[in-house]
Amino acid sequence: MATATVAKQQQQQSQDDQRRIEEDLAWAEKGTMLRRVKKGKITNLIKVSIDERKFFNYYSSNILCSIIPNSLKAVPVTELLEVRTGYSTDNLHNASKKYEFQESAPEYVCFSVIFSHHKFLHKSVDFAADTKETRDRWVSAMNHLLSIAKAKRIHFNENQFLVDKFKQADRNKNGTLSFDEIWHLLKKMNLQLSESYARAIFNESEDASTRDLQLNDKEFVNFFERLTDREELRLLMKQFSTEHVETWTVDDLQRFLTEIQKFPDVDRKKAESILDTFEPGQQDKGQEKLMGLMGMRRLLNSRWGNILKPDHEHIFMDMDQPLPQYFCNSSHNTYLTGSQIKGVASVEGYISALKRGARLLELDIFDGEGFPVITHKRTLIEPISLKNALESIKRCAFDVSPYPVILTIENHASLVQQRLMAEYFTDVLGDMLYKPSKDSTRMLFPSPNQLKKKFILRGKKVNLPDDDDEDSPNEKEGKRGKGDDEEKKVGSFFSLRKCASFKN
Ligand SMILES: [Ca+2]
Ligand SMILES: [Ca+2]
Repeated sequence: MATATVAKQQQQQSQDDQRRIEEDLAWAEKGTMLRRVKKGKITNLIKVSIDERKFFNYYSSNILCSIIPNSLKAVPVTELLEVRTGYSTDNLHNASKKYEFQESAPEYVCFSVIFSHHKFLHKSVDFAADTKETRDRWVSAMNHLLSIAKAKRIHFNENQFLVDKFKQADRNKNGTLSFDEIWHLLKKMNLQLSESYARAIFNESEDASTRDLQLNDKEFVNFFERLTDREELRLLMKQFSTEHVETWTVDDLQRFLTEIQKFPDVDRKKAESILDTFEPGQQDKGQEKLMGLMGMRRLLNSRWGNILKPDHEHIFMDMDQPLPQYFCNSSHNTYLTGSQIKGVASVEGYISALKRGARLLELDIFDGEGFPVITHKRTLIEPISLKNALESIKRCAFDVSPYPVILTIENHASLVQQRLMAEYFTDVLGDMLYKPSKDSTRMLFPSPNQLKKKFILRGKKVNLPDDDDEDSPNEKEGKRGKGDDEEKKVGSFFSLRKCASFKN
């Protein structure tokens, strides 16, 4: 009886949640007026809305901007990455340094939408709502949109993708695609191929009955298939088909998954359900189920085509050995999004690396105007503040893994700013900062299990009188202030050079 009541309450709760989500989505579809924060300044009100649960739109209300096609300010839901509250992007963080900004756009009304961008990898658009309530409603609606996007990525529908791309490419809306329209699409998708090659495929894709230098939707699918054709996959299909054809029966698929991919637990029933997943809705009732080339390609992009051993998808190693015994997923020049020369330094780079499982990040620290910054030497990269970067790193460091994060410090800062650095590391990371004990160099380094949710600083020590480190970037500063107690304090943070080497 009690269990039945609990179950009923849970059901009621989930119905209520669903209703609220639907209400928030319908509200966001109507759209609201929000202020945008651009380059640290608050803009006039603009209309922001969700379109058919497929696009996130942020149009400008400026009459001049109304001639810009809406598609330029509409982000497909599949490109959304994250929604964040507060001052948690570079832009909002910089803007919030001004008191007037905090007054007119307090942290509790701000939110940011992050999406993938063809040039910078990530782009964030920052908004300030009029009230906290409006902000929270947007965050709820966007989070739901994100879960739709995630589901779409998992159940990627190639046909729908092609239909969408076809519509998107048809710029003059005449229902067919000219070569110029196709070429424009390929460039937008960042596909590196020569114009002559694309033109040859274009010509081959035209059906003999409609040779008009235009691709209709059927010819476009043909074009896509030719463009993405992979000879070796067709050979593989033939090799594993008992009939030596480019389709697989359930038995063929089962054999492939158990013999080649070495999945231990794929019986016939399981193989059939896998086939249904990757070749959905294409099976004639009563006929034998078959997987075609497209289905097989989808299969290879899933865990069933993963190069990793299935039992290695989870932690399988002994995680109680000293940390230097392990290889580490590391990220180099993490703060850069875009190119090394012209790109922008952004906390987004760190966030995305951590979300992809990196456990080692590199911080190139230089003197900034009054406080240390992260930047790339000898380039045009705009710096980001170290404090801001640390706050973002702390926020998402352990979202995908509890194991320690190593921050490699490439230290180019003056002693004055190094003191600030030390302060930031202690203040921002607090208890999560691993501090080696005095006799740590004589003991084994702790294990990943012992260091869960800890940050380890890796860098070079300031040259103290009894120090013989030759290539320390801090050499000069070290010599200048020998015996200074504060220097020792700074130095004590960077005392891992002997133990945290990852050469294994
Ligand atoms: Ca057209
Ligand atoms: Ca044609």
